[in-house]
Amino acid sequence: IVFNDYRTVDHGGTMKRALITGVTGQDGSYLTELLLSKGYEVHGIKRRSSLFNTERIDHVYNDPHEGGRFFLHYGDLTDSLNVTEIIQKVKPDEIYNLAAQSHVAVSFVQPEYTANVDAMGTLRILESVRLLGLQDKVKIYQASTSELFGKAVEFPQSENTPFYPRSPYGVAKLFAYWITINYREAYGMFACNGILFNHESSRRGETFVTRKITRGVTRILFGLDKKIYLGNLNAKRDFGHAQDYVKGMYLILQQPRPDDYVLATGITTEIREFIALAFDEVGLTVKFQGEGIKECGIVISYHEDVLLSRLQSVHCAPEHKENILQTARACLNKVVVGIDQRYFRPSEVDILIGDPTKAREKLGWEPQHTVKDIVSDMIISDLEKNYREYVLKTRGFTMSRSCGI
Ligand code: NAP
Ligand code: F7E
Repeated sequence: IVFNDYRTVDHGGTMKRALITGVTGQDGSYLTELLLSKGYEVHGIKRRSSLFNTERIDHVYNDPHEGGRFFLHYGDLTDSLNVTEIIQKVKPDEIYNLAAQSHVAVSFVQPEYTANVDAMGTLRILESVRLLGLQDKVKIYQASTSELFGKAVEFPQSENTPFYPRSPYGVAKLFAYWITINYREAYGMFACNGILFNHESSRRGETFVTRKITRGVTRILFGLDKKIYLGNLNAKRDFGHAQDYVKGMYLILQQPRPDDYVLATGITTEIREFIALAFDEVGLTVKFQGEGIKECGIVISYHEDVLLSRLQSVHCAPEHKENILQTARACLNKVVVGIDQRYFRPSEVDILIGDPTKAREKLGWEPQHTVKDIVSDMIISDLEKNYREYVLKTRGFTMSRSCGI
């Protein structure tokens, strides 16, 4: 990938140019795909890392020397001068500010850093655009969140529901939400908030609960792990698919006037239910028993036909099938989900459910995926990934275990 060598290519002034912060993240990668498919020239900001960190976007890269329309720039939202320089160089038509320390639990451990990136980072972008005199040219999308509703005061939550954030992440995003509106009102900027409820996919980070579950289920199946340890299973979230939600982001910036929109499905799912759905996908039925920290999930039945069809979809080789089926059978009556106190948060958001009426009526936006579709997508993808690891292990390769928490 070519960094920082961007020279404006003359496309005859017809091609729209987008700048995406957080391009290496879940949403950044889907949005890049979407905008490239619409003919945009796409620029992404990537943090320097000691490892390659571009797995989510490698597949959309084409060498710019050979006509590629995707460029990466080193940058960080904590560095005002760097943000300003990139905006000045790229002169985008649209900026999608997706960069964030986006993990709610981590925000309790790193509150100051979270505020610096999620709150001040947004201000840095808005102020750069203003100082560069680009306020009439650039449209800005701010990645706001249902975490603003936090300890929700009404159900479902809409654009008019008062906010009550419950974490440093939520509070930082509250500043970002209001500074976006303030720049719209003070300077007439086309700056919009998308208040997005949880959206997931096979590209979701491994420490968010849905991915932790689908990854854990598939690892148990291949005998790579024995149990998944989680925190509060009572929480309920309105889960959508990230691919649907990036379409909403794009639509928000295509409207005649800047405005703020909730994107949600209107359906809420308990974490416990998500776990059961994930095990169902591979033919294992899980029942929960016990309470609080002693609660656990036990496999009470096994449906080999379901597992066989899943293994088929990941092209499992015949010589591995019997071993995998045996491991799955051995799960019967075993505890596969446990609780670990460290995954509880100092203050929790118990339940979120969004009202996407405004997005449906004004943007024509409609989510296309159900929770079951999402679970299914994520399970298939994690089956493929962990099957690869299983095969390497059976061939005698030593696989390093991730120490991610
Ligand atoms: P994600 O996968 O965690 O991606 C976050 C991105 O921000 C990554 O590319 C990350 O880079 C980058 N980043 C972090 N700190 C940065 C910094 N200091 N400077 C520059 N880049 C930085 O998050 P996501 O799920 O795609 O979410 C995208 C945005 O939507 C975030 O702002 C999130 O808070 C918000 N949001 C997400 C959801 C959801 O359910 N997914 C819902 C509502 C709002 P690295 O790859 O280097 O870490
Ligand atoms: O937690 C509970 C946890 O970390 C969901 C971010 O994208 O969406 C995301 O924030 C729920 C919480 O996402 C574990 O306590 C139980 O109630 O997957 P999560 P989140 O906190 O909802 C919003 C909209 C954003 O804006 C954020 O950027 O699941 N939970 N056990 C757990 N959560 C985690 N991570 N790990 C557990 O072991």
